[in-house]
Amino acid sequence: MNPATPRRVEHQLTDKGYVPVYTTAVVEQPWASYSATDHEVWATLFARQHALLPGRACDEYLQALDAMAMPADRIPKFDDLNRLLRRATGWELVGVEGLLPELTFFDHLAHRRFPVTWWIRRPDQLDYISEPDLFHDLFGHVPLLMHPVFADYMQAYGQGGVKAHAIGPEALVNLTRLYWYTVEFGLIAQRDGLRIYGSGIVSSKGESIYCLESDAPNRIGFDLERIMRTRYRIDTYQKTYFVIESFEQLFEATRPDFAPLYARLAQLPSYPAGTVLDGDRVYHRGTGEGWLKDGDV
Ligand code: HBI
Ligand code: FE
Repeated sequence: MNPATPRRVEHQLTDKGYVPVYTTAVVEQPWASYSATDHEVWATLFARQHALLPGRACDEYLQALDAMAMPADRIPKFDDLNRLLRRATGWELVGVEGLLPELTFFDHLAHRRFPVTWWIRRPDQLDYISEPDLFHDLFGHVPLLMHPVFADYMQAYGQGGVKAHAIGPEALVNLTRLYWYTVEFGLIAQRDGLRIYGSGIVSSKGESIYCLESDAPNRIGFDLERIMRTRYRIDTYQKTYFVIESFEQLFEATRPDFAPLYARLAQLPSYPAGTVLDGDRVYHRGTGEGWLKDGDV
């Protein structure tokens, strides 16, 4: 078999649309089989995001990216990154073919294993790809796994996923929104302004600029229940970003048993992605680089 062809199993209709779901197997990273073009795609995307993110990504992400010392000119070897990660937080990367069935994905996270897609996008997909590839998984997700509190949050999320899966599909919809609006598209309020920590943003040039600099999207204070009721868009930049104050806040939010919350939410309507509610803590652009919350003035 040509190792450059991911083994797609079937397409499944999920809340992310009609997406391919791959084999559940863990695969060895076929590093020697990457082409010169594959390495160039990595180098191009790495250079682009590396230049864009200072002042936009949060300090924790930038420090971790530095500490990992991923090579700029070639695709990193998972084994090299694993030596650092295991020592820092006990996480490890495992190679996969792509999107996993939810329970398989949750089980990996619950055991501090992060699945990384082994293949990288084509040169004509630099700006957008609808499914996770190596650049998104590695550059987007892996640096923050070096951060002790975020690392614990990811494991707690996986454990919560295993539970939600047993409760049923509605619980899973609620929990998936939490992943989407934090791990994938989260913003964090730093002392000197809003910053990015979501992997879907840090791995995207367009959205790294848009989420902070456009006046179009809402930026709303983190609220677990609010997030679990908010639908999301998979085909455009987000209409709403949720802003945490710290990774501790995120981790603390996952401490309670979500079962009673799922039961309550099942009785309530969901909100369209662009909704702003009366009780929302909205972040407004302040003077200079600063941001103000409602009530700060
Ligand atoms: N599989 N490899 C991979 N990566 C993901 O981010 C991923 C997945 N399967 C399911 C999934 N994400 C989502 O359902 C999240 O909501 C958890
Ligand atoms: Fe992702």
